[in-house]
Amino acid sequence: MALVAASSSSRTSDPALESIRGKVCAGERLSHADGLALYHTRDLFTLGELANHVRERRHGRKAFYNINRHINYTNYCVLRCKFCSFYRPYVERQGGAQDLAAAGHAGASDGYEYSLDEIVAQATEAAARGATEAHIVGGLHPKLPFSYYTDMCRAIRQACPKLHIKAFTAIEIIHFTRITRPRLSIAEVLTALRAAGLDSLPGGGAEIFDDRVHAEAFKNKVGAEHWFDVHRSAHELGIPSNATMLYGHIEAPAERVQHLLKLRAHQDVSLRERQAAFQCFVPLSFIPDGSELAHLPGPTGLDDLRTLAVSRLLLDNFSHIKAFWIMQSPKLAQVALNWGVDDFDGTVVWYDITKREGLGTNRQELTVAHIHRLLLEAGCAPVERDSLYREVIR
Ligand code: V47
Repeated sequence: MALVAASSSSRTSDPALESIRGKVCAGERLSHADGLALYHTRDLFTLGELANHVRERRHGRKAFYNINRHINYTNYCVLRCKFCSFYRPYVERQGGAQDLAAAGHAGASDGYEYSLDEIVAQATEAAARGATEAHIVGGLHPKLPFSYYTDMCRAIRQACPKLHIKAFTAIEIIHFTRITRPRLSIAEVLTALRAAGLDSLPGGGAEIFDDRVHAEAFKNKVGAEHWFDVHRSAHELGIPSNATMLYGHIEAPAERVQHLLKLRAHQDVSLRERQAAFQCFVPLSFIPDGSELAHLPGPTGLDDLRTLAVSRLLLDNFSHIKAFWIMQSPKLAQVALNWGVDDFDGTVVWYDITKREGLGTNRQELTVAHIHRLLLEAGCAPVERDSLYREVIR
């Protein structure tokens, strides 16, 4: 799609967007002030048009999706992040139901952890149904040894040699460095996991890279520095990864822009000097239901669209912007395909980390036929991709 530089028909009602339009047309990098202007503009059509222009410059009308399976191996977690409705405090099994209730958490009795056999069975079933990727993350379990995670990768690799294992957020990797004796470094943990079958890292756990937000919403979680340490180390070792931002809770637009610019700076160095880099950026729309921040309204549809579009415009060194339909909803993720988004994530099937009220099930699946319908109706050419964004020919 040609983007008209500044004809009368394309003139924006917001003068701040004129210089941004010029930069976008020229392929110039946008600044923090530009990011804020995009966040505050009332001219949402121009914002969407600019983001779509960048999306089409990179990908034409292709829209990517994959056939994947999310496996959340445990919801026990030593952290108590306020935005999270997934975690359960760990209680020893022999305590029985009464002791579980005594843990003081309404849902304590629905804590779970999967055995390796259960995980391999899920991965095997997914591969048999055509999945090319297992996306595996869980809580920070206080008891499971590091061998549980390496054995998990090894067992999946053995049972499903072709399945890409995208597993463990940066927070889990830091947790593994703390439970090993003697303690392993981040690079040693990643090397051991890769030797066992790990292929890439998902982008979770980033939340918002800001000390104020960190202190208020997830203070016991490791901060931005550690998150970047893990992704730096992964990229140095040649392990690709993704990046996320959890938006729409207590953070301000300036903190979102700052978050995006920190990712952009990291990506500059990875692309220039390291063996791997971020593959895609995944803005995660905060779902308040069931969390300690349930009194907050969460982002609106326009905030979702705005955030996806601003991400596309600021992250000029990221190939892909993903709308994770579980969080933005399939309907809004579909609209976002014309607002800068080129990746729809995948079939997912089971998802435990967020559940919307009234839809309190972890069965959350879109069929390939449904994804195709959404993508085609948005004027896109659906492309099934593998985890490295190579086209899958069946
Ligand atoms: O790390 C937790 C976030 C993440 C909530 O890399 C919440 O391709 C919204 O990272 N509302 C897990 N978000 C999901 C994730 C992800 C998803 C899809 C694709 C990829 C990828 C990564 O979800 C967590 C946390 O940041 N989260 N609670 C919530 N209430």
